[in-house]
Amino acid sequence: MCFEWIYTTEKYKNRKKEDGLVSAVSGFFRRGGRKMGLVLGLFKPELSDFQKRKLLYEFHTFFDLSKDGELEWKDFDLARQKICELSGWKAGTPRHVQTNELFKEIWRRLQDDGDENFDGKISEDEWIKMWESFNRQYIEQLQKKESGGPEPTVPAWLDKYMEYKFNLLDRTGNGYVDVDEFEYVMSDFGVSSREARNAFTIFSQNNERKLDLEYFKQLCTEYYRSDDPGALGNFINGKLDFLE
Ligand SMILES: [Ca+2]
Ligand SMILES: [Ca+2]
Ligand SMILES: [Ca+2]
Repeated sequence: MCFEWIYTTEKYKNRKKEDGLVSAVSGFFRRGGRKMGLVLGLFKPELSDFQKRKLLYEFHTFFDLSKDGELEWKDFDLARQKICELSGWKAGTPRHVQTNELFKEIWRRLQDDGDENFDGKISEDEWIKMWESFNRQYIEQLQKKESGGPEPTVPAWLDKYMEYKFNLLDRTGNGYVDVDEFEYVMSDFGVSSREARNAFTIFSQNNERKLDLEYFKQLCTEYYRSDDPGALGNFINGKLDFLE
């Protein structure tokens, strides 16, 4: 599956150069994009290199906003400022106050889960260890579900973080993220327009599936958990491959 996917992706890039985007994307779907769906893949307690690359991309692109290679309150303060500025929420307004509280809570809980040596920062290593422990918890939850237990959950801070990210993307606030909003916000994180638009076309299944909060969370969860290179959730951060 892995190599098949790499092959498809490389071929997809080359085709695009020759034939233009439309035929490349329709070719992708003809070759089985529709069948891929939300594939959970196989689960092992250790994270694969592919999973680590995805998680580190998330770390560097969306969490470490100060770009110093570590997570600390400053990064969440910058994220808080970013959404308030983009949304025009002025200091002292209820949305501004709520957003401050939200980011304090996300950081506090993330620190509880990830800051192993209590130095007030989360390093790359601590980040990966934290996700490895979430991966183990997830496997246990899946096993419990097999014997009639509840659906697996994500940590509460991660659920809140996904909601923040959705609200950041949904610039019009109508409950859906369209391709223009996706491109606009992703470009703010350094994602190229071409990659953002192509990624959107793939995970929206050629614009057949609307990106509402529920589908967004489903795709993000898959991004964090899946080891299947064909999973649609891999594209939710606007990146087309994790080979480099
Ligand atoms: Ca930082
Ligand atoms: Ca630390
Ligand atoms: Ca919208």
